[in-house]
Amino acid sequence: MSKIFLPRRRFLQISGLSGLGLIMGGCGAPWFEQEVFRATEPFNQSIEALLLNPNKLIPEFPLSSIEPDALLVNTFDRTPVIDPDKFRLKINGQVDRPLTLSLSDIHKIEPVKMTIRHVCVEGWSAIVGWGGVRLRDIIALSQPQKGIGYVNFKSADGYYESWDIVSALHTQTLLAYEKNGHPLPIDNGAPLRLASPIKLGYKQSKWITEITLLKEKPKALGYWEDQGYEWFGGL
Ligand SMILES: Nc1nc2c(c(=O)[nH]1)N[C@H]1C(S)=C(S)[C@@H](COP(=O)(O)O)O[C@H]1N2
Ligand SMILES: [Mo]
Repeated sequence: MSKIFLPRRRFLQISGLSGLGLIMGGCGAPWFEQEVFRATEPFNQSIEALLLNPNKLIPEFPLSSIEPDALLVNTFDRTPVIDPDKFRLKINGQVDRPLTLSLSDIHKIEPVKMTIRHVCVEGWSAIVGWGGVRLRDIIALSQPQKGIGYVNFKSADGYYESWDIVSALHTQTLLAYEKNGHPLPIDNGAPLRLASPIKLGYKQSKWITEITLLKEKPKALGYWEDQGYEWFGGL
């Protein structure tokens, strides 16, 4: 397993914490993101809307509307055992800089919070406050090659998912490590899970260990998708 050592100064520079401004903030999208938006075919209305305005923010809820008991644990098999000190997140695939990040590396990236509704297709929903980092900030660190269209996520329980890159780069798609102001409980996906207001619950992988950037759509689409669930899974 190759581990790329990222000196702290370099890490802060490329993650936009150096004071030079966020790589992907406000006015300027990075070159790879512009490439991505040119390269991705619009395949349905939701993605067309995102392509027209990729940074359109989904309205969030006030903290007072959080429903602390409404998020049901929904796990296809069982909760995996993960040692936070030994935990490493891998970012690889068609990238110029494959990364292996510890949790303390991830905590150096600008933290964000959002309060959104989680919707499970099994017929329940919950307003949840998530805290973590933007997935796009992590993806940017890996320096994706031109023409990336998809992202694959591997989880410690054997769950797997794939997303379109546009949804993965949305400002409100987070790798979350907090739920409702507290460290993310293990049953909800600690140390790292996806949280996004633009995707259904089954797209939001818990216990993520590996993120793979791809030009081609993967053959294995996702744990539930490969049993018939719709792949885009937009909200
Ligand atoms: N690794 C993993 N991620 C997963 C699942 C799972 O079984 N394993 N279930 C999905 C489904 S169907 C839903 S609704 C949400 C539930 O998240 P929660 O258990 O934190 O409420 O996780 C999603 N992510
Ligand atoms: Mo779900």
